[in-house]
Amino acid sequence: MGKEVKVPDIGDFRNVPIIELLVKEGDLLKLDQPLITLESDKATLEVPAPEAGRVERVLVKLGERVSEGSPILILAAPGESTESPSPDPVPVATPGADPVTLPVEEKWVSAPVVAPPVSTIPLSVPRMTPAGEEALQTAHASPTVRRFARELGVDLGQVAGSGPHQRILREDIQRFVKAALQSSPAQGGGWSLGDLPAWPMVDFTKYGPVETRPLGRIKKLSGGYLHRNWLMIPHVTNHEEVDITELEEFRQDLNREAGPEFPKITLLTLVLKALAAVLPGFPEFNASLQGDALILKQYIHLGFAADTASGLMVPVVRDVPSKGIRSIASEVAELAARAREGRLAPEEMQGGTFSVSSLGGIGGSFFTPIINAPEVAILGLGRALQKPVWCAGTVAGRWMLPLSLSYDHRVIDGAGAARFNEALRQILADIRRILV
Ligand code: CAO
Repeated sequence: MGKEVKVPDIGDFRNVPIIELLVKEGDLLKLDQPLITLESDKATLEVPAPEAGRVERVLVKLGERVSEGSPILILAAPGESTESPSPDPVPVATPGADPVTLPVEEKWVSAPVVAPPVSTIPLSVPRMTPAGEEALQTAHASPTVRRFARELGVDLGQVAGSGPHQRILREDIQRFVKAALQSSPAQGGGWSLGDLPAWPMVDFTKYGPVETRPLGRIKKLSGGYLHRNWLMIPHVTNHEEVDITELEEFRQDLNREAGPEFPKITLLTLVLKALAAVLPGFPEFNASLQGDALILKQYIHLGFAADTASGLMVPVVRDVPSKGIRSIASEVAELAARAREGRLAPEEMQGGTFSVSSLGGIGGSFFTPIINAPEVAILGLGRALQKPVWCAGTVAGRWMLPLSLSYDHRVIDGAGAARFNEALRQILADIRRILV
């Protein structure tokens, strides 16, 4: 009769899914050989064999959820019979049974929660691709090694394992990265991103008290995308200050005329409407780069950045040219409210062709918005202020709106961006031009 191996003490975690089943019936196991990998929303854990033996029966399936004490398998001594010991249903945890003790270094290790991790080491190091992510999930490697591969953006599908049963070891990844760095010519005068010094790990408590706050799910997710976009898109930002004095009067009039049942029209709404008029004349701003081709979209769906307690979200207003100002205003208000309540569906943040990041309601003038790939441009709005401006032979107080247009320089030239800003300036200075 074999010995039942159970899930050991795994802290406060319950009902954790098995993401890897690393053994099968008949396998001869060594002490500490990994049996299953569990992944909670916070960490991954490998459960090792508590002793050597032969797997007589596997009692769990991939994807099944387990807690401390859940039976994993029946282990027989290496020479014992392979007969199934009992046709009984899988037993539940036996109170008082000895927990399997995990080696300290294999206890919970942190892993990305939402993780479609993205490559942050472009050019000279192999990049994580969707195929790489799939390989990462299925690779024969420990969670620590997979995490290491994730951090470096290594596609585990390309790495040969030198461990038992071709298991991929940390050294295999180091070898792979080293080879990739050596085989790729360094960019720009003998320097490559792989040459960067390691990130400083500082014990800040040496200098004063600190509080450690883990990043939330949205921050982790958006952080990866922002980092990728910042590293991989050659951004340039053109700044422009636009006289919106008449537009602001128009906005105030519209809000005064409308009853309380109408949504308030903010500058963002008017800018979205103005963009819908400008973009058809600048198709490369409403496009995406795919390989060597530019995909020019025949539709205009505008995203806007919404600041929420959990982090940045970009809901999308669809078919903006076909919508009136009040309808856009109510959609912006409704999407922003739902973003803040965490009730946006993923598809409401997809399909955007161009984005706006408005900090005007908060303050500040010019900034450098990061492009929301696969889009190729984003418009930042600062706070409009009344400023003295030389106008029609005299100095007058005019409302000036700061614009910051970031664009992908692979697709858009500086001259094109200046023309785009000029076209937008003309429309915002005189909204009647939308009719032309
Ligand atoms: N200049 C001057 N005032 C402005 C302005 C501007 N550019 N933009 C907005 N305002 C005013 C509004 O008109 C409103 O004033 P009134 O109450 O007097 O009409 C007030 O500021 C508040 O506006 P709002 O910010 O609530 O509404 P909005 O439609 O302009 O913006 C939203 C909505 C969701 C974009 C905004 O609330 C928000 O989240 N902004 C932050 C975006 C962000 O985080 N960007 C950075 C991304 S990168 O990290």
